[in-house]
Amino acid sequence: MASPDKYGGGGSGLTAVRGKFITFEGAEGCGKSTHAALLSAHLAGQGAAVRLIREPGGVVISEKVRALLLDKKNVAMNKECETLLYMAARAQLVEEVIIPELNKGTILICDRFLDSTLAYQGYGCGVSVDIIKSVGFFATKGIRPDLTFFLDLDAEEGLQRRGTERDRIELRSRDYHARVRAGYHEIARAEPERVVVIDGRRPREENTATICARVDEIL
Ligand code: Z5A
Repeated sequence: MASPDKYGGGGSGLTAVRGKFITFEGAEGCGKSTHAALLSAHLAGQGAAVRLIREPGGVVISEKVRALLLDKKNVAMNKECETLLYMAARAQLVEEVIIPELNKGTILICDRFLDSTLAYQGYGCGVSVDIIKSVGFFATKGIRPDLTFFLDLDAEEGLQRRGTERDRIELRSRDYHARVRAGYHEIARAEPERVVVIDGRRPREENTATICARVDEIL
């Protein structure tokens, strides 16, 4: 629940628990964006107020940070800088979109959120998970997703689906991406009530049905 009380985010600016916050996570090409858009269309079809956003990005400042983060030329960027830039982009999105939309009662669907930093920078790059959690609390004002779908797919398979273009993170080694995937499983094991693991190799229609049914349940 995107509740300031439950997550200790008393200073979040959330006035009441009205909207729902649903996130999609997983390796590149796993189908997150596809399923986030399909879920959004499903809910809009039921007459719900729904908004789809992505991370890093979603608002002007965060899109500028995204360009820095994914630029292949930024080979010198260290893991601390990378972690803080993802958090900076997130902080702006939380302030400009997530809090106001949740306060309006919107169902907010976000393609990636804090779990991505835990998986990629924490489990993948070796940044302390505890530090990511505490900086993450600062950046998100304690706001957490009500429900998260982790689309589980081998990174190699996901990259093949995506074609030949690679950004700075996608260019990392196979071992790196394996650590990221293992990190997502660790997150899912720790919070089974929030994180739903979906087999990304299953046919799209089957996964859409599972995702929509689960969301209909929580609404
Ligand atoms: N990153 C990070 O390190 N730390 C952070 O805190 C955050 C992010 C927030 C953002 O890249 C990069 O930043 C990302 C993690 C890192 N990089 N990596 N590596 P992005 O936003 O440009 O891209 P992405 O989020 O990694 O992935 P994507 O390109 O958006 O792909 P996707 O959303 O997972 O997949 P898709 O576009 O929905 O589907 C890919 C294709 O597969 C598409 O053509 C589908 O039609 C097709 N396909 C085939 N079979 C299926 C099934 N069964 N289901 C769904 N789709 C299917």
